[in-house]
Amino acid sequence: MLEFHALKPLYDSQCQTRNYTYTYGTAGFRDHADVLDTVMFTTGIVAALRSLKHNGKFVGVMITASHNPPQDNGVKIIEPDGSMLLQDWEPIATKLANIASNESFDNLVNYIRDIIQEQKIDIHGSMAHIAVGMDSRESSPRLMNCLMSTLEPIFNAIVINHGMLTTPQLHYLTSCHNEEDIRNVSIETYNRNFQSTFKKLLNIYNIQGFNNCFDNLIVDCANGIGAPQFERFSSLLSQSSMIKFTNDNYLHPETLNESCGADFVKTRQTLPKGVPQEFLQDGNNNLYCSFDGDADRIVFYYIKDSKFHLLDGDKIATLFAKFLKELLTTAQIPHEKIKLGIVQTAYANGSSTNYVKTKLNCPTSCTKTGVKHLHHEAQTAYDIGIYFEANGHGTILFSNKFYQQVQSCIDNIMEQPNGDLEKDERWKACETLLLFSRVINQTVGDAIADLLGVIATLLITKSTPDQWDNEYTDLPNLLSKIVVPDRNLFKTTDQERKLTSPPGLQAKMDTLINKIENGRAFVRASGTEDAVRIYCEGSSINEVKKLSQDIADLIL
Ligand code: 16G
Ligand code: ZN
Repeated sequence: MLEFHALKPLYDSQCQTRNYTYTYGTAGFRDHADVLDTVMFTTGIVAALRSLKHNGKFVGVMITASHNPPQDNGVKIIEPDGSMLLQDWEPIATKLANIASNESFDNLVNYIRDIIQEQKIDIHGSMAHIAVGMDSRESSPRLMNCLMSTLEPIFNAIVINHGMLTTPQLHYLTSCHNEEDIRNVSIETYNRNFQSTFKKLLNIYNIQGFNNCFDNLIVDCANGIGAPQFERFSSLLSQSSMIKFTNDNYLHPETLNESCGADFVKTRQTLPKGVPQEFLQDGNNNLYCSFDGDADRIVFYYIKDSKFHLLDGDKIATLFAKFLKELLTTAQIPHEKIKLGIVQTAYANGSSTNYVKTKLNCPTSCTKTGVKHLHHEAQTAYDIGIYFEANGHGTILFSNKFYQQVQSCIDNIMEQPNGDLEKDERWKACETLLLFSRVINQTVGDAIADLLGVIATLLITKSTPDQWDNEYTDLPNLLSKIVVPDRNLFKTTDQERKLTSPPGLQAKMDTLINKIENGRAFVRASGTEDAVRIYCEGSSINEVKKLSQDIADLIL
């Protein structure tokens, strides 16, 4: 039974922000932290209702604004299986927040009753179960109070507060809560599972240290929560002194994402601040990576001949695809049995798509920007669905068919006579496939898990960062943004690759694009900022810059 009579005093005390418009966007609600009290209050209610809709299964709620500046914050809801909130519920979350901020208390209660009725939620059945967590921002504890204020008093919900952790850790733990006894699930579950699988994987190949693939691994933690969480992993590699942290100052949240982190490195194509000089000497063979503020994104880079080289999401996807494809070949599992494919967005460099199609002979899909779109395609189209946005957000999904096929391959190998070298290699490949699938966080893109996956791949295949990079060369490209009076006028089709509005603009762009070698460009309205983004690529950077300017001139 819901205690609605107790809601009014909570609403009066928690919802200070009035006459404000909120939107549950690509990555949940995100805004300046000062205006988020009301939306946190209503998001708690939505999460409880979502859990009741799932007959009391655990739903997660994460307070974070990812790579946004320190003064921002945000919140997103996680489904019981660890995936992102079902899209049908995004407008519900938006509407409830806007009613709380702009309408009367009675309207708020009426809309909650409407949701219960329309969604056929049984409020007399199971209790709601919620797992909550937050990143390291200064505003997070205050917003956590707003979020939790209704859960126990109104919904009588069981709440597990995981405190400060990364977004993908909470996604993972939410799914674990629905599989195991809740007393057994904590951050240690995450650490134990990923660490032990990673160790077992490297043990198959007797790998110690970095196997001469690189000297040091330098991890830029964006001064966020990824720092203390990944520190627990650094002793994994027996010579852990080779792992160095920079920007690990998470106890100073005012430095979060400040001139560092995945977004900074990817957009500026340069080193983050704070990399110690000793690692920048010429001749050093170091691998660098940057997490974003909540450690669900990662990009890699290295320095060669004093030049910065970026290994972004496209490079991570192709590294994984090549490795997994070779394992399938060694295991003698044909494509018909396990379909491996890569999911990208329009931002993927044309060279990467070309490499996947022509060199790796793997199918590719293109979806709209936003993880939920890529995730869905990877899940439905492939048995090994590798998805990455160029910005470093991605993971790999392994289907039930994948596990059945690998297991039946192992069973088949066991029937062969002992002492057969080919048999050993096939068995090793199958074991590697199974363990690798568990080093990856299949609920969502995860900087820590992706880092373990990349290290394992490089060490097992004995590849240096340079060799990884040299599989294909990115086409020169440029991403820029411009502010227009109304970005909603910019409507797209074909997975955001073509504009349908404003009328005539795409045709004019096509004329410009066709003039340059390997030209490709698209324009789309940002889902997170009040701006329009222009992406251009082509064979020469000067032509790309000119194309980008010419398109901007068409728009302005
Ligand atoms: C959000 C998305 C990210 C996407 C970005 C695009 C999630 C969890 N995050 O941050 O995947 O790349 O938006 O931003 O889906 P834009 O629409 O402003 O270009
Ligand atoms: Zn993030």
